Amino acid sequence: MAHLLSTSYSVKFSSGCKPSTKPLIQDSVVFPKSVTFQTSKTPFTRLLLQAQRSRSNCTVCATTLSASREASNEPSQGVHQSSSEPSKSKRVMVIGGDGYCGWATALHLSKKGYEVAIVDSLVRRLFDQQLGIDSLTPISSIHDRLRCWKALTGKSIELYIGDICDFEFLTDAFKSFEPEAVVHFGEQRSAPYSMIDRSRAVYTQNNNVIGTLNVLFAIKEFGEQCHLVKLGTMGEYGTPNIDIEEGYITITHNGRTDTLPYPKQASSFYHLSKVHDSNNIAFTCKAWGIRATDLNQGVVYGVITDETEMHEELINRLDYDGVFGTALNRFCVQAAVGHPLTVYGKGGQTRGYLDIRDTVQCVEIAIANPAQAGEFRVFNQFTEQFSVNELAALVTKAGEKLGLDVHTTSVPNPRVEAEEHYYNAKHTKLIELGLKPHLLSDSLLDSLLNFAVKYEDRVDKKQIMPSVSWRKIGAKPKTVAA
Ligand code: NAD
Ligand code: USQ
Repeated sequence: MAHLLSTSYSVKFSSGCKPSTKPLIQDSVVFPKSVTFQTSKTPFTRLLLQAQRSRSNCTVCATTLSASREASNEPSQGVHQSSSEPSKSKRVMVIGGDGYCGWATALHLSKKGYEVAIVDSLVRRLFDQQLGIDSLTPISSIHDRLRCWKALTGKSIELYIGDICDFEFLTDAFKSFEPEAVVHFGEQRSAPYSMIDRSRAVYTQNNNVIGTLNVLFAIKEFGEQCHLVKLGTMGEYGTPNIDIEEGYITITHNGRTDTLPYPKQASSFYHLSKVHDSNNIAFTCKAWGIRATDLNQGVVYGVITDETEMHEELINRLDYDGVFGTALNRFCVQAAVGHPLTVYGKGGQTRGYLDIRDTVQCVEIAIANPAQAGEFRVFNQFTEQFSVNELAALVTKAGEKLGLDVHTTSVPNPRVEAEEHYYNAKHTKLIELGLKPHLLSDSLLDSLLNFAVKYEDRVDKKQIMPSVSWRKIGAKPKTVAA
């Protein structure tokens, strides 16, 4: 990946020593206890070492920041618990807790009384630096975020900075925190990123598949009862010409009947990494009795949750660029800055979507109602399905109400995907467990559009058009930054 790092950049991951540029809410309790540098040759460290070799000034402080533990914390033995009030304090490790879904979830669980530890390598912040992209919203460092949370709520969130592909690091984090549930968001999650070139395809599958395998081994070795809540994706199923079930389908073939994993037809190296993860998790549930829930999540939209809107320093990231930005979030930002909405191809591509407030709710429900030992449970985690054309029409209508002049452009599809197809995916299991969906509404679109208008000065319009082609992917390292 040296090519990626050959452009001039400087990354400094602070270990909490950097003064905040915003009014800092001082917290006298949470300070880094120890600073360790990860030296193993995981893909992430290789990436960093290459960064250092390639003349850049890259300082990484891998920090284990462990807040004081409550004496009352006992392992939970309950199985079916209410989603709103955990009867006992539960220790939840949120891997990828500095990212879009993970940050919102970590705060939500902390607010609800769970003891939370974030595990994150911060590699996502590095991708942004490498690609020359940025969140629409100005996000604070993870240390400032956590200090602010502690100051506002009195609640500590433990922090382990490192790469889960490094099993020694993960082992230390597991032994130190002793999670009863692990929510695993910590993957390279962009389909376009995985299709830039060979090195990103390899990185994506290595990072995601090995990281998940390590989590499975850590559970087996150090926390047999620990419930794995793994973020999968609806894209694992592809777009078959039959209804999509939740994980399994009962088939009668030549007079015999069986219930089998639903067929997977993923359409990017990223989406395929999730299929490989699912297979590995299913196998270890059978072989080792691991309890796991695979949340096949649809495309997430929105930026505000009850917790992240408590303070500017808690603001979540919102990606709008052509690599990490996702459909509805992108369309809202495009409408706000007068860029035509970028519908790829015919626009009939239909997917499941959900509000980020429902992401955090679904994860909480999954944790409160764990899978049984040996059970590989699959939930389809989305609330509504839309075609890209339908999303563009909704954003156009909402934008016009706010006085924005919104147009749509048909962009030659950079992906290989069906542009007109049947799509009917089941999503009842989380509703049965108590999910109360926030359906896409005019008021949500208004608030997302207003949010985008508020930060429009931060939009780099050069990053909006897609720059990664599924067909043109090659072995030669490619630079995609503008
Ligand atoms: P994100 O990129 O914002 O966050 C992912 C986080 O994981 C980052 O903070 C990153 O630094 C961390 N990470 C990556 N690899 C790691 C590693 N090896 N060790 C430690 N940390 C690592 O992504 P997101 O949008 O929050 O997505 C989170 C999860 O949800 C992903 O698994 C993704 O596939 C899934 N998902 C996301 C969406 C969506 O619309 N955003 C939809 C469906 C599923
Ligand atoms: N699309 C457009 N215009 C755009 C952006 C996207 O037409 O400007 C289309 C894409 O071609 C695709 C659909 O919208 O058909 C969804 O694309 P996306 O970029 O919003 O989402 P996707 O690449 O599928 O990935 C996102 C997350 C990923 C997650 C997935 C859920 O990045 O982590 O797994 O959503 S799902 O789509 O259900 O697989």
